[in-house]
Amino acid sequence: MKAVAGAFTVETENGERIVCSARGKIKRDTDIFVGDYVETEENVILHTYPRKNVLIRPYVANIDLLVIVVASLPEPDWVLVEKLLLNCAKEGIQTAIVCNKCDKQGNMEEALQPYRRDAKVFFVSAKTGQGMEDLIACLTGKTVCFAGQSGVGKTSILSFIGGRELQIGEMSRKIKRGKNTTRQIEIYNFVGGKLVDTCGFSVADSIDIRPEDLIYYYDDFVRVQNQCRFSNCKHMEEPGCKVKEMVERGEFDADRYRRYVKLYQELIERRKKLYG
Ligand SMILES: Nc1nc2c(ncn2[C@@H]2O[C@H](COP(=O)(O)OP(=O)(O)OP(=O)(O)O)[C@@H](O)[C@H]2O)c(=O)[nH]1
Ligand SMILES: [Mg+2]
Ligand SMILES: [Zn+2]
Repeated sequence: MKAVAGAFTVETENGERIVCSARGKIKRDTDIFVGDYVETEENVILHTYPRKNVLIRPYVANIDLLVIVVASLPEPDWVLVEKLLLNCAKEGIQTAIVCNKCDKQGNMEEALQPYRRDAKVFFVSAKTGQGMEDLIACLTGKTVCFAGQSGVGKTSILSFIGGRELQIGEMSRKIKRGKNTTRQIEIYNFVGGKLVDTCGFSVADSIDIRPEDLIYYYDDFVRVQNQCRFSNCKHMEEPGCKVKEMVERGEFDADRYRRYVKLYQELIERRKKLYG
């Protein structure tokens, strides 16, 4: 449920929380993810069970749904949103985008439009409770991880949901205490599911995809790629590129294409740094 400097909080089958250490080959923090199923003996983790999926950012395993939270403030980092979507696509994890702070001004509808093809989009306010019914219905029965920039209101949403469905001690304490920035990943129980709070991103983080594979996460681009002049077209600077042609004609979303270009360049840069 939580991992802090070699102290692993484990929930037992009867719902009790115990703090364990790890022994043997799995001693390092990096060997055990929040979300892992483990076997313990006398407060020692003996081994972890095979994972159905794993994310590195945020560092979590075995989730059913990643909820990416955005808000009009802090100003959205759409490249980060794209990266989170890509990593989930790679791991086969379902995604949703939650636009929080809808009680405040700022029209996000248009900016979120292109994402509707990849993820369910919800508009909520953790402050007023607006839109929460639909969101809760989508979360029930799942292990749901919340991710997004720092300050978008991940913990506030979790507190709202937890406090409403079930009084979760740590969360309601947090509400009273006020605006604490989350420092650790932690799993909370609510009726019929689990919610995972994570630390916010403040800088865009890397994705673990080879640059040449990036295109496969853009199925609409892939569909026309056989019409590009070069069979190995990356849809960047190449002449006779069908993807670019369709972007220019407004048949593909230009912002989506720009994010593809930016991510591709970032992945190339990262490869250069890693492998020279
Ligand atoms: N107006 C308004 N403010 C909100 C809403 N939700 C959260 N906030 C405020 O936004 C700030 C950040 O909220 P948090 O829940 O701590 O954000 P977080 O995403 O958990 O941030 P990190 O833990 O740093 O990643 C707090 O001051 C909240 O009161 C909302 O729906 N409306
Ligand atoms: Mg938080
Ligand atoms: Zn092309």
